[in-house]
Amino acid sequence: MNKADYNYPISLRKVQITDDFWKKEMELVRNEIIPYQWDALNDKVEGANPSFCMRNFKIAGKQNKERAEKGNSFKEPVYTFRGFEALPEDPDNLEDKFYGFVFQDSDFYKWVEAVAYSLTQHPDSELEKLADEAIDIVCAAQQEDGYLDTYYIINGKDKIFSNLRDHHELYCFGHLAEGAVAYYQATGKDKLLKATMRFADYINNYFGPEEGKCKGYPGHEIAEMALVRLYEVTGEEKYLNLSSFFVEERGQRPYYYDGEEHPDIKIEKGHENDLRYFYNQAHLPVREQKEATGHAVRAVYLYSGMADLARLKNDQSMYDACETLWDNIVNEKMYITGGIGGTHLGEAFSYPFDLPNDTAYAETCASIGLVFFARRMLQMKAVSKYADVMELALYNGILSGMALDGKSFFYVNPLESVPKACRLDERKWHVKPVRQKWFGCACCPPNLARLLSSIGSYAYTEKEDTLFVHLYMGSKVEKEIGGQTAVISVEGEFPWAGTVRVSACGCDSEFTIALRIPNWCRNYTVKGTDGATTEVKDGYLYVTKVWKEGESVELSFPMELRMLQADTRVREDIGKAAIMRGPIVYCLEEVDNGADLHLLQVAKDGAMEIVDRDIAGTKVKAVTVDGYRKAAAKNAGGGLYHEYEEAQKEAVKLQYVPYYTWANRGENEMQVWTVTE
Ligand code: FUB
Ligand code: ZN
Repeated sequence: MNKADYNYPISLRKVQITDDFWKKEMELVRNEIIPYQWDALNDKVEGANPSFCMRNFKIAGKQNKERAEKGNSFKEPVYTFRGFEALPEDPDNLEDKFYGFVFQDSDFYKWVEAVAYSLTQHPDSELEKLADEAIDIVCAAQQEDGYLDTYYIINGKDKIFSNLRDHHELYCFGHLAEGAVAYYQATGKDKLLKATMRFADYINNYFGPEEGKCKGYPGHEIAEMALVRLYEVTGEEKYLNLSSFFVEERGQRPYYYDGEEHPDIKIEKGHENDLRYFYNQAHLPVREQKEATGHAVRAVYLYSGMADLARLKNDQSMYDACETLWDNIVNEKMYITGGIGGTHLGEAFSYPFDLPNDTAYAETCASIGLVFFARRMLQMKAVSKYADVMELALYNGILSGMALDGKSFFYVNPLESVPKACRLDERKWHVKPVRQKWFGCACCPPNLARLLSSIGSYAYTEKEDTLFVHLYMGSKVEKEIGGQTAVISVEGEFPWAGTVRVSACGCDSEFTIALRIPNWCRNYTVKGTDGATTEVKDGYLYVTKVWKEGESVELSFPMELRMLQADTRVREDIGKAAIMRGPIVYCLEEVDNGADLHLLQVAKDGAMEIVDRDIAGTKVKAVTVDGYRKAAAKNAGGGLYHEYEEAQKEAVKLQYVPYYTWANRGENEMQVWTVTE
C-alpha cells in the first residue's frame, strides 16, 4: 500500500445525481421511506409493531428533567432486564419503561443519517426542522456525564456495559456517530455531533489499553468505523486510538465475553466451531483471521473498520488481513447477487461454498456492509475488483431489499422461493415470499435509506488531481483542481445500456479521470481521447488531459447476455445456469413462466434476447431464453419412485426479469439458478 494511492469519497454536497435509475431510488427514499420511517419511529404505522424508538428517548429525557428538578443526578438503579423484544401487555396503557429491542435507538440514528444525505441533494426546510426537533428530544435524553443509551438510562445505569456481547450500546453509539457526522456535514449543525463527542469521551474514559480501563469491545461492530469518521471530522486522535483499541482487542484471550453474563442468549460451549467466538469474529486476533465468519453484518462492519484503520495508520498487515477476508468472501461465500450470509442460524456466513438458494439469509444489511467494506478498500487502492462487487451488490442483493414503489422491504434475499415452503417448512420461515411493510427488528429499511441517499459517495472518490468513477450514473461532480472548480458530467443509461459520456468544464489545468472497466465487459471501446494520456491500471482507464468544454470521452461497455455457472464446489448450483446482463442478475418468476419453476430447463446454446418490459410501472430490460418445461413423470403403477426414463419436455421461451424486481407482482415462485438441459 502506498499513501500516494489513497483517495477519498466526494462530499455529497459536491455531487448531484441526475440519473433516471438512481434518482428514482433516491426520490423513493425522500418521499416514501423517510416520512414512513418517521411515522414508524413514532409508533404511528397502523398494523406494524410499535417501534417505541422516539418514545424511549422522550421517557429518558423526562426522567432526566425530573432528576434535575429534584437536584438528584441519577435515579436509583433499578435494573429490570427486559429481553430482546419486550412488547407491552397492554399497548394502550404503557408504563414509563423502555420498550423494543435493546438497539432501538439506532433506528433514529439511521433515520437522521438518511435525512442528512437527502438534504444534500434536495434541501427541504420542513424536513430539516423536523430533524432538528427530533435531535432536541434525543439530546435531552443524554446524561450529564455524556452517557446516551435509552435502554440503560431507563432501566438503570448500574448495568451499563455489562453485556457488551449482546446489548448493543456500542452499536447504538456507532450509529449515533454516523448520523451525527452526516448531519453536521450536510447542515453545518453540530448539536448532535457535540452530544456524540460527549458520549465518545465517556466511552473513551471507560475502555482502553490503560490499566484500570475495561478491555471489552463491541458485540456488534460499527463503532470501529464510526469512531474513524468522528476522528476525521473532529481531528481528535483519541477517537482513532479508541477504534484501534476495539479492533486490536477482538480475538485476544482470555475471551472477554466469557467474563460477562448473558441472560438472553446462551450459546453452547465446546462446539467444534465454537460459536461463542466465531459469531462475533473474536476467534482470532483480527490480523490472523483468514475466513469471514459469524454474523455477516457484524463481520463486514468490522472489516470496514479494519480497512479504515489500515488506511489511516498505513498499516500493511491490516490491509493484507482485509484483502484476505475480502477475497475469501468473494471467492467462497458470496451469492451471485452480492448477497452474503448463507445461513439464518446466527444470520451468518456458512462454511466455504455453502450457498443454498432457498434457505439463503443474504440480509439486505449484510450486502450494504459489503459495499461499505468495498469503498474503504478502494480508498486505499483503486482496484476494480472492489467496485465490481459494490456494483453487483447494489443492483441486485441490495435493491431487491425494497419494493419498486419503496413501500415494502425484504430483510432476507433468497435466490429461490416457493411461497408454500416459506409457510410450511420451518427451515424457511425466515424467507418471506412478499416484502413486508416493516419489521420488529427494523435494521434493513433504514440502512437502505442511508445507503441509497448517499450513493454519490460510493460512485466517486478523489485524490488531488484524479477523480475516480467507480459506478456509472448520470451525475455532475464538482472537483477542486489547482484553485479552480472543475464540473465533471457523467451521462449514460446504466444499467440498461453500456455507453457512458464523460465531460468536464471550468478548469484550465490538466487532470485525470479514472474510469472503471467493469469485469462483466469483455471488450470495451473508447472515443474522444485524442491528445490525452491514457493508461489502464488495476481495472481503471486513466484519462489525463485538459478537459475542454464541449469535448467528451465516450466509453462503450457492450452489455452482452451472459449465461453463468457456479464453481462446482457450490453443490446447490451444479448443473444449473444463471443469466446476467451487465451488472444485472436475472430470475424467473411464476407470474411469467407458470408454476413449478423447478421443471424448467434452460437451453445451453439457445437464443437469448433482450426485451423491453414494464414491471409494476418500472421500465426494465428483460430477457427471453430458449428452454424447456419437463412434463411431470409419474409412475404408472403409482408410488413415488419409478424406473429412470428420459423426461418428456416441451420447448418454451423462458421469461427472465431483473432479480431486484421480483415479488412486485404478487406472491409467486422465483428462481435465479435454473437447470440446464
Ligand atoms: O443486531 C442489530 C441488527 O439486527 C443486525 O445488524 C441485524 O443482522 C439484525 O440482527
Ligand atoms: Zn438488516
